Amino acid sequence: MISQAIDNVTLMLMRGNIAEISADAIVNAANSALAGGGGVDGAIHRAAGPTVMQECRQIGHCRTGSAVVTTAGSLHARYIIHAVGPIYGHHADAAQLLASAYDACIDLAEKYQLESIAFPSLSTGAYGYPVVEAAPIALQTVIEHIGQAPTTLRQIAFVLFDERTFKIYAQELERILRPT
Ligand code: AR6
Repeated sequence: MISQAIDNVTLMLMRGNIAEISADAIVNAANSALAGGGGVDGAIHRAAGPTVMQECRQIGHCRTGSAVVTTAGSLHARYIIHAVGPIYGHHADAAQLLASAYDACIDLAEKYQLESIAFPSLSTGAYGYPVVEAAPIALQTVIEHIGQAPTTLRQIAFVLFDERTFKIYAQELERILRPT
């Protein structure tokens, strides 16, 4: 686990299953139909129970680069923020859409006055975004937001499933915070 204080916010990188994390909001790597699927989406819906899918059906759709909120069922969270990242090689403006998906989550967290949020690595599984390209975008977007106080958020975590993804995020965080 890596924990880094930036202004009044603690930014954490950890390995694990995001469906098991305690936070005000847990971010899901959803698709634009909010239809469920594998990866993070599967793990979150399995752990949360059927009420979350019912809410997703009622909402119906989420634009790529955007996010919507549901309650969190049985998860150790108040809300799930379902974010839709770009599909690498399909969306021409993938970098912008990826940043926009993270921004949308943070905007919702602020709107709901949340103190803690946990992100997975959006788009880097089924959606094929190379982690080396996605990690700087994810971290920069979140860190830029921390710089724009005031913020209700006090804890921002990235919960990364595999060792390789964790290592790339860790290297990238080091590079952003301590450029040589
Ligand atoms: N906790 C944390 N990270 C995880 C977990 C987990 N339980 N499971 C996988 N990862 P992905 P995407 C990592 O495919 O690329 C779904 O079918 C995974 O190793 O979950 O945005 C949706 O329904 C990878 O590093 O999301 C969409 O259709 C990262 O999370 C589509 O996939 C993201 O992988 C979304 O694709």
